[in-house]
Amino acid sequence: MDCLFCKIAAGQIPARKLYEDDQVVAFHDIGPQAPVHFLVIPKKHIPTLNDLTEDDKALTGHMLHTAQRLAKEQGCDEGFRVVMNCNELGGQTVFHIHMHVLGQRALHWPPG
Ligand code: DGP
Repeated sequence: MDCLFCKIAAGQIPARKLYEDDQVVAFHDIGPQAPVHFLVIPKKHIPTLNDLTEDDKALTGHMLHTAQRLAKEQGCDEGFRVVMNCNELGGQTVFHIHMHVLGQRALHWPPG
C-alpha cells in the first residue's frame, strides 16, 4: 500500500510518535500550525471520511478519546481544536483519515 500514513503506522517512515496501540497512532505534525499540533490516525487504511462504515464507529470513537487524552497530556487543558479535512475541497492532502489536534494558542473561527 503506497500510503504515507500507513508507512508511519508501520514504522517504515519515522515520525515523532506520542502514542500507539493496536488501533491508532498519534504523532507530531511535520508542519505544526500551533505550539501543539499532532495527528491521530487509525492503523486501518481509510482514505477519507466519506469511506467510513458502520464498522468504524468504535474506531473513530477511540480516535477521539485518544485525541482528548493526549491534548490534556500536552497541556491543552484550557482548550484545543480537533479538525478532520475531507477530500481536496475540504483541505485534505494525505488520503488516510487523521484528526489534527491543535492547541497552546488562541484559535479563531471561522478557519480559512
Ligand atoms: P491534511 O491537509 O488534513 O491532509 O493534513 C495532512 C497533514 O499531514 C499536514 O498537516 C502535514 C502532515 N504531514 C504530511 N506529511 C507528513 C510526514 O511525513 N510526517 C508527519 N509527521 N506529518 C506529515
